[in-house]
Amino acid sequence: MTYQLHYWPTIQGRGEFVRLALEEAGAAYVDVARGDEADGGGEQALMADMPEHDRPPFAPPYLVDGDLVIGQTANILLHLGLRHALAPRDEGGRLWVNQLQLTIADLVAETHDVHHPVGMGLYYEDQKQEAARRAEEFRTRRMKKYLGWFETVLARAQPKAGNGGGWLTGETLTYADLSLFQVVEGLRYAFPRAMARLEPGLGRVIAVRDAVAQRPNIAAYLASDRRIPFSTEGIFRHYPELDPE
Ligand SMILES: N[C@@H](CCC(=O)N[C@@H](CS)C(=O)NCC(=O)O)C(=O)O
Repeated sequence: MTYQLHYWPTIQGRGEFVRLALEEAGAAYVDVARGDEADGGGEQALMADMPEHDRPPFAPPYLVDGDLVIGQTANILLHLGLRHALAPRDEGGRLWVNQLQLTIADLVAETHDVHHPVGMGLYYEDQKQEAARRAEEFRTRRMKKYLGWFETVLARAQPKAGNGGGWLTGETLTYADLSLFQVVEGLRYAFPRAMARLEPGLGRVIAVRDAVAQRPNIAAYLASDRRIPFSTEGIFRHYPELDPE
């Protein structure tokens, strides 16, 4: 079965959390909107497809798996986690990994709102003053609170896991570890100075980032042209004025 991933074709965005899980799993998938318009790809297809489903997703990313059309990044990952052994099978473990992912979703939304604090329909250039205020709080409080929480989660998981541990749930990699990798990469791109200040206190989080980058399937993906570069079109955007000394 080949999955269809529907997401904006030119940015990593929220679709990247799904791409990383599909790549780690070695799953067969088509990144539909990145295909040629003549073959049903392109942004037009992404928009046009949505209303046709009985259970229409509100916004990309969404995943088509046979008869299932699944929206919401964390929901897609919940599905892929079970299918590809990227999540625990027991209920408590599944809920915990979903909780980790939903917290990442909150962080992603706040990261987006730094450059769009007033409205999604406005350009960044039209909300720069508000963005500067929002960025100050994000850099000095929110990044630290979120990443510090993941550091604590890792500190509590590792003693139980023994020597093989190091992942958010202990011994076994889950999709939440892949997403934590993406968060570190994104924040390093968007806020390099703020991250350089925080990283000395985030040894475990950075170790997860490094371990994910070394997974063979992920390393191959990152080196491929399937990995879209960060840019000021995506969620993690680098505007130097939002990340001062
Ligand atoms: N909570 C959703 C958010 C989805 C979302 O905001 N998607 C963006 C792209 S990253 C979009 O295209 N939104 C269009 C809109 O909200 O109108 C998720 O995590 O998947």
